[in-house]
Amino acid sequence: MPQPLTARFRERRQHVLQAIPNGLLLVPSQPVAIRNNDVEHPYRQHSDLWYLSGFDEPESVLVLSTSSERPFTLFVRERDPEREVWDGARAGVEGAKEYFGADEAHAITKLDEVLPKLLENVDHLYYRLGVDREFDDRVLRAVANVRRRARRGQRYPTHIIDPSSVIHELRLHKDSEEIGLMRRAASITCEAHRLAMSACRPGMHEYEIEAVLAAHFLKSGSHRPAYPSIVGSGPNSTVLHYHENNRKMDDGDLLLIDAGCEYSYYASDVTRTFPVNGRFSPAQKAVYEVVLAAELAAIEATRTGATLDGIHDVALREIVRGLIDLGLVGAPFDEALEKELFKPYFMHKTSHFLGMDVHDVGAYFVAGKPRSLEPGMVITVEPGIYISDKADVPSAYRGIGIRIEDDVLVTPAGNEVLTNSAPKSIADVEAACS
Ligand SMILES: [Mn+2]
Repeated sequence: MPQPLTARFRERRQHVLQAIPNGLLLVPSQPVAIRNNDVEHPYRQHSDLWYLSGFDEPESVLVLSTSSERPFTLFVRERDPEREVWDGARAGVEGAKEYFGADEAHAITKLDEVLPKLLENVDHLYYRLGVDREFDDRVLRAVANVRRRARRGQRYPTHIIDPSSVIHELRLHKDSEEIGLMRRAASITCEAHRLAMSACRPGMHEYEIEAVLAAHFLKSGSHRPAYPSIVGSGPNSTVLHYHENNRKMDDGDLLLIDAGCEYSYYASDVTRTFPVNGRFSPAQKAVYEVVLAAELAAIEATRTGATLDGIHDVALREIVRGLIDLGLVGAPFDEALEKELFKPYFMHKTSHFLGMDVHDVGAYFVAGKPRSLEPGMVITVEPGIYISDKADVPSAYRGIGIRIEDDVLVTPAGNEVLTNSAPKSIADVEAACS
């Protein structure tokens, strides 16, 4: 059903319009994906389109144009009482204006007819080519159409520009409303991790714990996880993108859970690792302490002016020192770093941007250099150590996979960890498990 239009969406459109002189921005909706036969995957609007409008229906296109006093046009599905009986209500052309603040609205079936008119006297077309080749064709046909009429004096788009430098830079800097939604996503997710720790027992299956997470997400008003939940026990804890979640858990296993809900289009992304029987073994505890020290040091380093590379380096140094102390790497510190002897145990980076997309948009490099963090950016901090069950190490360490991940907002004064309420210290984790 239509949501009320909010001032926040209008503000964002104003920002975009100011950034695209003589321009027209075109954002098509996320295509519907078929699951099998006549069943569709649950629909989720394209993050860019939702960010600028709050419009969540498929088969729609958002247009922002600087060449008109009425800059915001939506193309939407027409009302269709018969279809709406089956699929639910549509905003329709009138609703697009009334509820979503569109200055103009058209039926999506009119796109090929209306788009060339909108492109008249536009110099710069902001549209992301190469995502949907069929839609690219329609856009390019519209450009060719208006170009043919240039002899009569109209200008036509001579530049097609990737809009990420405009929309994605805005999305990278979260406003107060977005931070509020991310706090809510984070708090639901932390409570789900706490419930998982409390529910887990030897003899249960990984999917039973996945069910605990999913139930809490849904109960709390989150429509979906932000990504498929990873619930990996024993040797599965060392598989980075494990998703089968079907192993029966044994006494003495660790369970690694990487799961976060999406709340009102905003993601959370949290990992906790805990003992299935509620008590860490000495070897598990030793590895956990190393990962925790690395995570806390990396969070400490997260502040305005820092770079993701710099934060990774802080975590990496702690991990390397720990691997040497544990006897898993048998080389001096500098040599271990230089020869990347940590790679079999820590093979991924420490951070990514977080927002509407779990691996959020925004440029990681600016002019070839790692970009500096600014207030309003949210990143994950997630070091880990993964020891294969086939590794040539003392048997107590084999099959130990530990990752600890939090969501961290950069603030003017330093940072705020949005996901602190998920138990993390050894004492807190063991208490939550009992
Ligand atoms: Mn992550």
